[in-house]
Amino acid sequence: MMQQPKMNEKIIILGGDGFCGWPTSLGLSQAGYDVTIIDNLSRRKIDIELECTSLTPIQPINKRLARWKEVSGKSIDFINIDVAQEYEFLLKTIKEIKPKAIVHFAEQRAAPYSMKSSKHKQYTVNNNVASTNNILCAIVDSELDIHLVHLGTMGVYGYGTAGLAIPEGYLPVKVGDNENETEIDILYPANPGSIYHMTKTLDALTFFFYNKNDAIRITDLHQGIVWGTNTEETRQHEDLINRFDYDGDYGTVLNRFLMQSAIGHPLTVHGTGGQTRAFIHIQDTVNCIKLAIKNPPKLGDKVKIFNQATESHTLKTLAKMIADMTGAEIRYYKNPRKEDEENELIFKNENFLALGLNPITLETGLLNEVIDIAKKYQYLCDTSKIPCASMWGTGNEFDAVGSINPVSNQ
Ligand code: NAD
Ligand code: USQ
Repeated sequence: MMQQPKMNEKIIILGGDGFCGWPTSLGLSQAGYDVTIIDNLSRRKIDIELECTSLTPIQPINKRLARWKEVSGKSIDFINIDVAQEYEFLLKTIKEIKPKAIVHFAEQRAAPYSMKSSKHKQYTVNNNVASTNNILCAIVDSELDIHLVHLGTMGVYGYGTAGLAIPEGYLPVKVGDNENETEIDILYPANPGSIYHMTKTLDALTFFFYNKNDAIRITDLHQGIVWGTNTEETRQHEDLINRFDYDGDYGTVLNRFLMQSAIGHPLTVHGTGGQTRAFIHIQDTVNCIKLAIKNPPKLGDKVKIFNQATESHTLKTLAKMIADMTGAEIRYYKNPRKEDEENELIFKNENFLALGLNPITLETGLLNEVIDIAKKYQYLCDTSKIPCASMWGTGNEFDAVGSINPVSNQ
């Protein structure tokens, strides 16, 4: 049983209108925290730019919050601030609220979107780097002791194992010659695979600096690919439903495969499907953030880094699993990204398990829940938005190079 927060413990959720931020805001509100969402609604504006919407009919933020109040009796405040650009407003708000913790989701998070053009590269770097720096500056200027919990990514490590399980943030290395050898902890070497992932590696260095210079308490959560849609709280009313991205820029692989199987579209595997990635269910995202808030680093501790992922799979294994469940066709496409055809990904995640996380895995039946949601809202799907049109280099095309009928493939 998780301990209840003290009365009136305040939490600010930056990016609380987004896919991870919305269910986290509700989860923390339900747990008894006094939650304020700060969001500039940029993700909703990107929907307009891309001429695509969430597969699920998400409601405007104020309607969401009014429904939450009606369903739960609890209030969540919303303030529209661009964290990357409205520093004084951000600082004033933090000083007024005096939160115990700030959870930072407010970044442009899609790798394909970050690689679309020079404009998108610039936007992603300017938005993400400035957001993270502004939050840290504001915590320093507020002179309050605030714990910052940031959502980073497993992708900072580059998905390779180099013969060892990827540690949680720090790699012990021996330096010096034989006589004067000592062991030091360094940040695990960064190896970003997109402009978006690069901003997350820059975030990690920024945290390192502010922690060293200003003794800010920081937890950086290196999260895997999030799958699923609903959580205990978002299931309570249709107006609370979480967003479901399925398009070629924002849709992530497992939710895309599940949605594709629901509407009878071939599963769009890039390359050989030998890429191994780490995954976590959206309910576990919420549970991990609750645990991170409950277990802050002590003043003077270095940045706490957790791998926030519960299992890893190759994409072809995922495609086969879904094809076996649903009879979907698996189709292999030229990979629009620059990534290894195959990689092994072994990582440690003992920190959250030790704090009591009981992971939801792909076997729990929730795959079917996602398929049911996708079937229910398939009328909102624009199939022309499914192909991944964003290229990492020039000369690639989103062409099918092979197709496998799962029935004849068993
Ligand atoms: P999302 O795009 O759905 O949500 C991000 C939210 O932040 C949006 O509501 C957006 O409007 C807001 N935002 C962005 N820039 C802002 C700014 N300058 N000022 C104020 N608000 C701003 O993304 P998500 O999937 O919820 O991801 C949240 C975080 O979790 C990201 O940092 C991402 O890197 C990380 N993450 C996500 C996944 C995943 O699979 N979705 C996996 C690992 C890590
Ligand atoms: N892929 C396919 N078919 C598709 C879509 C993707 O084969 O239809 C492949 C990609 O080529 C890639 C893998 O699936 O090899 C993962 O792609 P993704 O879009 O699901 O995930 P990614 O770009 O890595 O980004 C997502 C989130 C990001 C988060 C990251 C966690 O958008 O915010 O940081 O997952 S991680 O992958 O662990 O770095």
